[in-house]
Amino acid sequence: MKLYSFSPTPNNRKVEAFIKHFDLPVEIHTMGFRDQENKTDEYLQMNPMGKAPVLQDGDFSLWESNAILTYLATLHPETGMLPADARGRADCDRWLYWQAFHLLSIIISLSDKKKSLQKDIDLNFGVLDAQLEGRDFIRGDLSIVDFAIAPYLLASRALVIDQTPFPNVQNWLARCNELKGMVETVYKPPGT
Ligand SMILES: N[C@@H](CCC(=O)N[C@@H](CS)C(=O)NCC(=O)O)C(=O)O
Repeated sequence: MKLYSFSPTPNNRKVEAFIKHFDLPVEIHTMGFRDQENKTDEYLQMNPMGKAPVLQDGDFSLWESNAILTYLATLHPETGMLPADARGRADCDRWLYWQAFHLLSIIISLSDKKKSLQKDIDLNFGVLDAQLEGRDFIRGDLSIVDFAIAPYLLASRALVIDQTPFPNVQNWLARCNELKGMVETVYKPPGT
C-alpha cells in the first residue's frame, strides 16, 4: 500500500500520523507542492480531484483523508481505532463529518479578515470542549476521530484562535501532541 501525501498539511498529516502511530505497512510518498505531481495524468487516474492524500491499495485508489483513515482502521481492527457496533461507528462518523464541514469552514475562514467567526468558534469549540469533559480523548479512548481532528487545531493557522475559554480542548490537544504518530509527523522544513 502506498500513500501519496503533502506531508505538512492537516489533511495529510492526520493519515501519516495514524500510519506512523501504529507502524502500519504503508509506504509514504511525500510530494512537493511545486513539483505538481498531483496534476500528472498518472496521478489524476488515482484522484481526479488532483489533491492529496491518496491511498493506493493494489487496484483500489482512495481519496478523501477521512475515508482513508476509516479504511485503514477497518483493515487493521487490532488498532482498536474504529468501533464495529452501529452506534460507535455512527459516533465516529458524526465527528468526522463535523471536522470536514464545521471545523474546516472555520479554519479556512480564519484568513478572511472581514468575517467575524467568534460565534462559530464559541459554538464549535464549546461543543468539543463539553464532549471532552471528563474524557482523555473525544470518544473517551483514543480513536480515529482524534487523528482526524487534532492536526487542524495544532496547525499554525489555528493558533490565532484563543483557546483559553476551552480548557478541555487545550488539555486534549496537549495529549494528542504527545502521541507517537503526532510526534513523528511534526513538520521539519528541508535542511533543518
Ligand atoms: N477533503 C480533502 C482535501 C484534500 C486537499 O485539499 N488537499 C490539498 C492539500 S491539504 C491539496 O492536495 N492541494 C493541492 C491542490 O489542490 O492542487 C481531504 O480531506 O482529503
